[in-house]
Amino acid sequence: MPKSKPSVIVTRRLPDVVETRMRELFDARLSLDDRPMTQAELVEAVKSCEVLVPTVTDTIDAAVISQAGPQLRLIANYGNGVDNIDVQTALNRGITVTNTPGVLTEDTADMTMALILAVPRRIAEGMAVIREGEWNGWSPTWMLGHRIWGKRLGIIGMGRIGQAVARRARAFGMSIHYHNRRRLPGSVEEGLEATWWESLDQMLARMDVISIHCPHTPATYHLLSARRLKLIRPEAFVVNTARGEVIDENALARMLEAGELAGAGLDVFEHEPAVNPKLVRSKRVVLLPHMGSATIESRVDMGERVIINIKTYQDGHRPPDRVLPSML
Ligand code: 8YV
Repeated sequence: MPKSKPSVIVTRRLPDVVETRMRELFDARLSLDDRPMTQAELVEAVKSCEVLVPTVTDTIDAAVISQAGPQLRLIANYGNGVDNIDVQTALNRGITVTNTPGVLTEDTADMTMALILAVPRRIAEGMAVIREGEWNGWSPTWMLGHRIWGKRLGIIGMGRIGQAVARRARAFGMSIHYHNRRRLPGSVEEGLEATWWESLDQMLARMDVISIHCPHTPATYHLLSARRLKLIRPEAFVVNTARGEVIDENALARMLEAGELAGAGLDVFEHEPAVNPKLVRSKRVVLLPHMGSATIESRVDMGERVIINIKTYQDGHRPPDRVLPSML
């Protein structure tokens, strides 16, 4: 990439401070209307820019990448998950892919903890009763939920966010269990007081709350399949702030409707922004519109990571957050 200002196309509106900095540093084409780009517009973008900055709402698949012009050198994703990008195809064409890890860990873990509390304690239901003017006063047996203290939390995917959730859940008196491709070093397990389960199936059958923190990859697509969801105890809750595709959403919705699971807290969905109508109708769920990293602090920090990745690459160095297919 030449040392002059690189041409950068950003697909969505970013916080003002990030856009201002991008305008200073790059020949930046920013989104004026914050509308997700169509596939045709993405193709147009990769034909003209040196750096593309997409988000989770852009599908940068092989069809888009194969039409990229030779000037496209870097896809600097604004986000941690890169399941919206065909990383292997990009690499095959010599295009570097980066993401924004680390900066949204604590906020996503907070939102997870909020859901772990909100669903068993029926927070959204309580709020709805007041909002609809239906509260007739306190009763000893009304609106009873379930205690969190002393319950077993099963974390699927014990990376940065999974561990940040474990730290919070310990403080709420939960015992920590996890399933991960690789077992954590003993010192980390000890620090988190976490028990590793080699078998996901066995862990699922014994937990009170299941929380998903693995990336969406071909290997984790429908990891919580209809078969595995049936292994979960009917008194248990499922929380997902990772990616909707990791759960068979139809099967989950059917089971919640049939009372075969106690509840779910979902921040992500299989076909965003569409949400299964059975979930929307269910009283057993708390649903959020993909807000895990939605704090001004996270979104500014994500922008700064994107800028660092572009600058480093432009200066001829390996960007700090390079994503390789072997990491997925
Ligand atoms: C982001 C996320 O908001 O970073 C991720 O992987 O899921 C979200 O927190 C989104 O990806 C931004 O593109």
